[in-house]
Amino acid sequence: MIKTISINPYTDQNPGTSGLRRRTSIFMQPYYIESFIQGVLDTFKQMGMPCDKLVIGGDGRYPGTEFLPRILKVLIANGVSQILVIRDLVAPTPAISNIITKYKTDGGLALTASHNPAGQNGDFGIKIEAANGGGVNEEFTNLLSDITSKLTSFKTLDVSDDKIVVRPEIMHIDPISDYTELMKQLFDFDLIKSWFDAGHTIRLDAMNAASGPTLYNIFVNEFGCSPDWILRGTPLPDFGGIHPEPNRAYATDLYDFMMVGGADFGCAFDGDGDRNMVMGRGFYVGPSDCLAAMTLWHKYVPHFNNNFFGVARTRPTSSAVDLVADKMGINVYQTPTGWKYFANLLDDKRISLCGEESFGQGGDYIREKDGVFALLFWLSIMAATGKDIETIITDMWNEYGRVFYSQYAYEGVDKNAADQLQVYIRDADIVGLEFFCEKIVSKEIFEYTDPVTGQVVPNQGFEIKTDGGTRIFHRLSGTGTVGATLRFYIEKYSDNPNEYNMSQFDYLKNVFQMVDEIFKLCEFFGDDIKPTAVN
Ligand code: VG1
Ligand code: CO
Repeated sequence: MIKTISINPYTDQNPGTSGLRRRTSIFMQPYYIESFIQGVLDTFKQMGMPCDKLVIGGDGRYPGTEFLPRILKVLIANGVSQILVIRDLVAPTPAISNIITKYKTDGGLALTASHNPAGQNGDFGIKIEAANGGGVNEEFTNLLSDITSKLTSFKTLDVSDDKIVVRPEIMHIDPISDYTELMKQLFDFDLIKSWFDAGHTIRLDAMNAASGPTLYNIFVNEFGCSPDWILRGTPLPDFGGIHPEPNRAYATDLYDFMMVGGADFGCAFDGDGDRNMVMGRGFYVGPSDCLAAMTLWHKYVPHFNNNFFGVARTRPTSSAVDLVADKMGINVYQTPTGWKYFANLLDDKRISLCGEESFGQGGDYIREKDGVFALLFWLSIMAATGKDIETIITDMWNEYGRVFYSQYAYEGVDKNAADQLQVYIRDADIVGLEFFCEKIVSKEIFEYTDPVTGQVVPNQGFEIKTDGGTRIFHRLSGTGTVGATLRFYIEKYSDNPNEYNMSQFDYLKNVFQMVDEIFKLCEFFGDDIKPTAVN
């Protein structure tokens, strides 16, 4: 029943920051999906990683369910003997990660392009998960890209699509109850319920994507919240045409609702539910401050109380967490962008909590970031302290000072110009230049050395510092599918309480200007260039 089909190799199947993401139309090319799955299996084998038992899930986006039989046929033809298929192919990536480790599978596939828009005119993607429940490492993705670029055939089963889903190798699984159990092990659900019972209100925006069913199960069934508090909770194949990224630029429904004081607490998720933006009544919280506050108040989460080894942030994330951790005597590690770099630190028990500036936090209990985890973490802090999130964050600033921070992007710009900009900034002699009475004192190309394995990861972005305490970080996005996306991350510390209630945009006004001048953005991209997502 096994047949081999010849193909012309695809040379573009190299995953980026987290999985392979391409326009849906690219994935629709003949045998594109089969080529990638064959490549993944060949890579598992060449890396010496078993792949007999795999999980397959996703964020519910088109055309995942159409691809499923084709993927299953390639898996079974290649000898995968047990496949756990997530119900409706919809679950947050962290819930899929939990299934991988709980049922001791060799890894899994999540059919998701995460925060990228979905549908026929949007993007599709696949995250490849290893047996630890986290994204595969760079060695894997480099080899995979090499293998697929030379792949001239794949194996599949010679059966029709409708026969495949009832094969003995396949088991259908509902991940939500397992995930809810996991959350109950980490958090005190009674404590959180008491916060709701006291009359507090919340709004959760699932963005028509993967989080909805999990949110109903935990917030309606466990905490007795009104189902109306979950917005856009039914997953749609095209996510209703929205851009499912939880930040000020794209989660505008929730942002606007919370800024006019619509609820005590609000949270929006991304497409695959591993990232989230939290807000208080009329109060926006930056993700870097979130990580700092979670570190500061980790003792309110039973799982972390007396069981907290350290914390990690990606280098572009603000240094707010460093201020807190230093005072608490906790180690802080700095990694490149992408959750996979936290895995070794977690495995080695060097850290218990980690976070990225892109609205993602997570902990040592799985190897993916986790939006619902972050939400429950915040509810735990508020329930235990009786304070709202604005008070918790401003208390933190009052004690440690405030790191004013902004991350912003120019999405879909000309790729050649973006590449030229990288060369320019690498070679530019900018140390010593002065802007707004601040002198540039260093320019570094961030190279990461994994403290556990010693592995070196070069070229992870540019960091520029001034003698006035300004830090500017720049890198290119590895998740975009059109042109290039420039990301900038800027910060400046203040310990003047009179300044703490300023907006980050006002405080950092000169730094935004400084970036334009240092990077000569108008020269590279034209006078009209404007950031598309400012946070
Ligand atoms: C972005 C974020 C990064 C995150 C990655 C995957 O990557 O900046 O922090 O880990 O998305 O998240 P990039 O390369 O575009 O900056 V997800 O939730 O989209 O899987
Ligand atoms: Co995501």
